Amino acid sequence: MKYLFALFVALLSNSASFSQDIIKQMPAGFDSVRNNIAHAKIDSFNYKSTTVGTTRQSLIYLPPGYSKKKKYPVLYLLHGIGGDDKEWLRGGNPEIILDNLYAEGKVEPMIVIMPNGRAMKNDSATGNIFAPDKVQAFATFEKDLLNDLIPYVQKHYPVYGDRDHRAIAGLSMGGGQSLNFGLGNLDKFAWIGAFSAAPNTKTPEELVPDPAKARQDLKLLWISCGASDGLITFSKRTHDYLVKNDVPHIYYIEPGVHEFKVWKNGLYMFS
Ligand code: FER
Repeated sequence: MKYLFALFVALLSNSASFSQDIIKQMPAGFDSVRNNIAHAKIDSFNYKSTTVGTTRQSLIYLPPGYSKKKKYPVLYLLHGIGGDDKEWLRGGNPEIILDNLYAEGKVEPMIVIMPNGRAMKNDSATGNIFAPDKVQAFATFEKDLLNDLIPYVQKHYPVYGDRDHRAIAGLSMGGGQSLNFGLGNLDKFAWIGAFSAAPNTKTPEELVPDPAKARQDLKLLWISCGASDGLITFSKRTHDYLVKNDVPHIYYIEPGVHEFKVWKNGLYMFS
């Protein structure tokens, strides 16, 4: 009994002194194609955007075993300032990571929407990607997402319609968007993830004006960043506020800079 008590105290003091005592990383090679498992289908669709006044393209990941007769949760997965709807596929192998997770029984099959988060007529990542109108378009995407894209997806794909089955996550600018749009629309999203959130992230007070509501509504709030990322202050200040206001979340700092290694691991862990 004495020993049990000592063990208990040791465990307790250990967890109290380290906010993060286990570093978890996606296993090496997890982003490589496995041939002996079922694979997803990547497709694209076009939706009418009343917000932008154009028809916009989005990519969609349909999980292994996809059937229109089933119903799926849905993840909106957002790109960074230099990217577009294809950025995750180009650099992050999300379809491979997710296929491998399904094969190991570690995630529920879900539909993943990879849209272009730069809501403007010319939404390509060309020219000066930091131009004010392009940066503004990442904020305008909130309207496109809520009023155009989500309704389209709800109508054309077999997805659940409630907040408990809808997630939003992204890298950098997309991480900022996920925090801004997710926390700003808790009636729509219960799972929110930000990998290396960019300076477009609203202040913590704007993001979470009502900590009690966030506490009650969130299923998962995930904030991760590379320890050597120059943008880490935007994650850190959000985390500090959440701790101070007692809003449960995961704050996950791992070795790395502003890079896909961190974002892939973010997707793996968040999923
Ligand atoms: C900035 C630095 C970085 C900024 C945005 C970023 C809008 C975004 C980086 C990314 O998405 O990778 O000053 O301002």
